[in-house]
Amino acid sequence: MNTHLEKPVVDFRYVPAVIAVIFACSSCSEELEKETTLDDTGWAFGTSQGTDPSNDSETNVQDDSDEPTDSDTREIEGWRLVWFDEFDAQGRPDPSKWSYEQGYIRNNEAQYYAVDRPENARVEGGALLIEARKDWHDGHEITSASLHTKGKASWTYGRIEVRAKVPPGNGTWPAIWTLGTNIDQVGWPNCGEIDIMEYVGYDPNHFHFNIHTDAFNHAEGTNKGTGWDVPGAHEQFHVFAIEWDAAKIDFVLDGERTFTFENDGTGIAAWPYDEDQYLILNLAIGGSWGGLHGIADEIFPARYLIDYVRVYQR
Ligand SMILES: [Ca+2]
Repeated sequence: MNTHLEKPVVDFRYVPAVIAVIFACSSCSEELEKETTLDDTGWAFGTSQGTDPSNDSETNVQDDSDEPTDSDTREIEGWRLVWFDEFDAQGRPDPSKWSYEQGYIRNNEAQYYAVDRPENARVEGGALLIEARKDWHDGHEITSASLHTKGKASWTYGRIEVRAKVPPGNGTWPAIWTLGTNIDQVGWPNCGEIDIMEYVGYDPNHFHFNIHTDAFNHAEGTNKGTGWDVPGAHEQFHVFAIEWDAAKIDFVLDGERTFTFENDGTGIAAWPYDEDQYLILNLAIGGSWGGLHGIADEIFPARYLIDYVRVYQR
């Protein structure tokens, strides 16, 4: 039942205006585990700036999931877990693992990416919640968040696995993806990009998996990838993974391989994937792909849930 789809024309050019802000965290992880952590940055849930997660059963992973996600399920034969975030510590996303993009970054998207703002990114109910809001914060009509590991964690080869639930509706564009850590030196697409998952809410029954390199990229209509039929894709959590080695990248959805990009041996223009890539989790709104059918008011607040990120190597 799976159909290979053409991705619509997207001007997916990376705009090198990323401002990764590493905030100084005054609270330690133990404090984050308390339900009512207080600090001076608006992270006190239940205050006027925060949201009280105890009133929000919608974002409880256990309520929404098909299966428990306790740590016993993390072991995979033949792989060694080298990095993870289970998003168990309520409150601020772990600043030792995550940084933020800030501002309007790429693809003519409508959202302003806010930094360290609990309304847009927080851990609650066992998941990272990235929430896009139409709240006119600081003069920005639509706010959201984009978290990444640049400068904190990156990997060459391995299995990157993310369990997530995407938000539906016209305008949403959540993604799980990677970029080469050398992007500041060589630019995009030379650094390589791996789209472990993309979803556009106006096309609710498909997930998309793609790679972009100098030789194969969207700007020239030569990117490699696939769209995959998943009826009701947004209604439950799914597990998205890549298994990446020197010869190929396999894309795996809920345990099923959907697409393989093979190293054709012609060099770095086709295969820049012998160097480190870092991970990005973001919820875009509108833009050159997500906005093709407009942005519906009723999508707000749009809630993108990430239950965990696990990175394995051989
Ligand atoms: Ca979790």
